Amino acid sequence: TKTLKETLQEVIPAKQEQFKNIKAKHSQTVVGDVKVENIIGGMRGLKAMLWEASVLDPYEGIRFHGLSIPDCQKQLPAAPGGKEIIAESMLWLLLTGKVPTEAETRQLSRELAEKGDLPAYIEHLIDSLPTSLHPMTQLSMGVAALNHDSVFQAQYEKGMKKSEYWEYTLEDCINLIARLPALAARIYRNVYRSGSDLPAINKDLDLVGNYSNMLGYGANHDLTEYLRLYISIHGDHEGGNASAHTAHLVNSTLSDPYISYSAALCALAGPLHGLANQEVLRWQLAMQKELGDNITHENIKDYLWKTLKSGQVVPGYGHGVLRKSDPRFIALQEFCDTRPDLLQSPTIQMVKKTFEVAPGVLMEHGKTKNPWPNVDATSGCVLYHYGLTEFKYYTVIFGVSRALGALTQLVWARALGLPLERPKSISMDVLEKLITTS
Ligand code: CMX
Repeated sequence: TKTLKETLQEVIPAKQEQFKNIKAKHSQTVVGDVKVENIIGGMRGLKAMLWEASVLDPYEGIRFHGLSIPDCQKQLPAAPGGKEIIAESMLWLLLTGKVPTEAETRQLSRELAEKGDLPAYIEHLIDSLPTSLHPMTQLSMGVAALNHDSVFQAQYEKGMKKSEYWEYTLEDCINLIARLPALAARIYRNVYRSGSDLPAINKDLDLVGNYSNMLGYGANHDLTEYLRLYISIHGDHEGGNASAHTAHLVNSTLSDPYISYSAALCALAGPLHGLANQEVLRWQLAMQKELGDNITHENIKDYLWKTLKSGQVVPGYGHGVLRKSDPRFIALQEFCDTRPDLLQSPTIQMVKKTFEVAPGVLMEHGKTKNPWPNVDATSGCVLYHYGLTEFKYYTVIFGVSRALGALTQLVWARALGLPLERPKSISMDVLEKLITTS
């Protein structure tokens, strides 16, 4: 059985060759136009960065190294006794482009479990924070402080060769992914379970199995399976989304993976991005409160219009790239469809009913380019049903997940020797001159 690093070592030379070829032969080839709308519209649609792990098609949704979510569900190993994709098999795929064997997956689970304990100074740091501090701020602080042990930074100071960057980046990334569950669970326990003790990491369990245990939900097999699926399919969503892109940008300055990912978490904490799964639940519960037992399609429509007319967005709907229902939303809905208790949950029934009317209302409203649900429309409601009701915490779970994609791609950025990212900005006066001369 090969290790993750050995598998990566095998695939790197061919990709480096491909990159060298593209650079040598095609650096000046034009592959698209820059329109004014790209410059003033948050760079939407501008093809301007390399990202190997996944590509997002507006209509088909995400593919991880060419595999759709249903393909991954069929091919990627699950936990012993489980059915859902686990973080380790997704991590392996995102990093190497290969589907791991069962043995490779178990070996990686053990490696992560062995590296998963937090250093004492991080425990003290997190324990010293006010419980009123948002869990995402705590997560970002904890991840940044873990850079105390960055091997990349230590080796950089010693003067390592550029060809070695990826190896130390990989070491930091694996150590960080391994430690995220203990860090995230400690935050949960401090904020919502008044500092109750965390169980020790079980070396025979997968990363998310341990995370669920440390959160205090290990005995709930269905919730643990849901978390496995959730964390795997939220792992990567190509490179341009705000969190992945932030990690990529910051790391391009050769900041170590810890502080790069800490910055990414700050981007994830915005309500237009990862915080939407907290916002969806807040919005759904407010609707439930207002409508009481009268949850009809008509009443939901009225509530949607009320939200839109007050100038707010409908959380969980719309997307920067997608133009169809998000396949991640569909995968999570299918998880619900196989479990009678979830089908009977009032919150989940409301998600389904909202889905039946919201696209029509958003189309009539006429602003959003994509009236269909994104993953956040449903992800939090299942957690809520299973008793993980503290929705301010939900984006932290997303943060544990997004590390799989954002961090593995730092390894590739360093293996390919990608340079410091530095797009050109222009003022409106310069833009107007360009417009008149074009
Ligand atoms: N409700 C109401 N209006 C919406 C909307 C929604 N769900 N989605 C988009 N719009 C509006 C935009 O605010 C924008 O209005 P203005 O022209 O007044 O600025 C207009 O429609 C056009 O926007 P767009 O091009 O369709 O969408 P963007 O690429 O600008 O934004 C997104 C994408 C996700 C930020 C937006 O759809 C949104 O705010 N959705 C709700 C929040 C959400 O669910 N975010 C999670 C996204 C997934 C993730 O990253 O985790």
